[in-house]
Amino acid sequence: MKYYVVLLSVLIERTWSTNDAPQQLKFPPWFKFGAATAAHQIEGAWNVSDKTPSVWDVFSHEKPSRIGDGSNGDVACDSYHLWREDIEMVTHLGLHFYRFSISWPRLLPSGFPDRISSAGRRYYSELIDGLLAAGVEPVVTVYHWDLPQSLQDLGGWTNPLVVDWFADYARVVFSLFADRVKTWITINEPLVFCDGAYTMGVYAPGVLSPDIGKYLCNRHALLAHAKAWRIYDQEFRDRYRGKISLANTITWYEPADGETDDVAEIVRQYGGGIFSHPIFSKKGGWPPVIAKMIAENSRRQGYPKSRLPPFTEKEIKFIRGTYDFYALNYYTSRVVRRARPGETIDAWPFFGAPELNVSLTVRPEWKKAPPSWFYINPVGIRHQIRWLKEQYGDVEVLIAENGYASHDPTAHDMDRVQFYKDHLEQVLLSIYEDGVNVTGFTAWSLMDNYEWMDGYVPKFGLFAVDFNDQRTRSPRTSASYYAAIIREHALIEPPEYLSVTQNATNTNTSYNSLILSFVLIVYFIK
Ligand code: GBH
Repeated sequence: MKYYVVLLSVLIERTWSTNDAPQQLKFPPWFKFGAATAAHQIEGAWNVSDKTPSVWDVFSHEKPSRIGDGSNGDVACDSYHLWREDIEMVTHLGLHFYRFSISWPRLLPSGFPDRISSAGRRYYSELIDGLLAAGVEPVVTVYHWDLPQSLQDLGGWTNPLVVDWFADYARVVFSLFADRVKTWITINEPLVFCDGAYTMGVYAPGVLSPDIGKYLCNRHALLAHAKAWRIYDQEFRDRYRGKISLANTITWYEPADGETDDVAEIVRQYGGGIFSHPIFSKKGGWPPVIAKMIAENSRRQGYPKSRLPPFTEKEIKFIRGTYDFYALNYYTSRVVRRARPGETIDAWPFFGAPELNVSLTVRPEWKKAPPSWFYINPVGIRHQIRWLKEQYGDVEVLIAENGYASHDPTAHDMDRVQFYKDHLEQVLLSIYEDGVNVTGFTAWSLMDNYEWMDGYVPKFGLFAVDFNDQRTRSPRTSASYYAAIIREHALIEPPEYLSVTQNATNTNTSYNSLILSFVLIVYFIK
């Protein structure tokens, strides 16, 4: 018995310690790799042909100071014209799929299906056909934050009618492209376009209404998703056999030293549960702890009813079960502690902190990446994936975004290589150790692009884009690394990688061996 334990420990050590880890760690045969972008972040051509302005066009034009570098998405990567080059990058990487989004005001200039833009329709149709001809699966996001401004003028996501507006738009999208697109994401990250816009005012449309507006937006986004899912399910699924869900961005939250896990759990339920419990749980509806907390806060503040508008029984049923997989976007982690008496809690950097009365910090060992909110904690992705399984059962998980931003435009991006390596290692652990059905990984982003209120400063791309010139795309080292992973279908270490991190690696090795020896000695003494 003892010998098996020794053998097992050594095996584990050899496989997972940082030194000679991932020589040949295979992903399951069905596992797919992709990369993602979003319409407003890459297309440009903001007023070409009959396209009307989106909330992001207006938000950035009206007051350029809202954007870190005063820029806008007018030209961005010019993918409206350069989409053939986008497909070249995709094939260069050997991606199984490419995730992009459709611009609502480009396809439906009035926001409504009274008229479909022929230019808009042709653009997406050619892109889809081009990908399929290259043997790449298109994964399409119906809505990635670029609401037609005309609909914002009518209240946007706070108007209950937006549920129908979105559903009508989604039906048009399905009727045009569902013959060729088999994986759909209805809505990207309601957390960001609701809370970022209404709680913090830093994302378009920048309407501050943290108490009321953001919860209306949450509620309508969930209903809109559900309605679009049901339209696909009832009108398109039989013919086209595709899969459809929404994508959530979830920060992993853990308790600060000395705090209990329940304080972190309530933040998890707020950041992830609000957009998941109604859809993925057996019971449906808002996460009970959150509904209770907001009801109590509302009462204390003098509101006659909860600021979180409840769902009717009918709505709970309507939303529940409207998924075919879980699309998870993961970037960062936080440490949670309860606010101290009298402490003021700011909405920045976390949307829900004042409502929850918690303070969020980071661990000193989490390295900082340039966007203000970005601290690197690779194991957070594994915790997050396991949490999803614990909460919602054995749902298929597609990692729909994960990636790293630097301010460094150069090609030799070893920090990004390291980021992907570390996160993919955790994804393998999710699959093989935690038994989660993770079926794919999507790198954010295929190329540098318009990073919303941070403009063109953060560089998320596997490919660099020259924004001062012809939007020339050129591969970074991370692009070759990702391509090699895809080719081998395994987590590998490129030689350059080894040479750059040799030192760090060695310290790790001895540390791991030390722990291992200690465990073994204790075991034998016993
Ligand atoms: C995604 O958003 C978007 O889908 C994509 O368009 C974007 O370019 C990409 O990521 C990179 O930003 O509570 O302190 O953790 C994710 C953006 C920013 C999500 C901040 C949640 C909350 C800060 N996120 N964030 S915190």
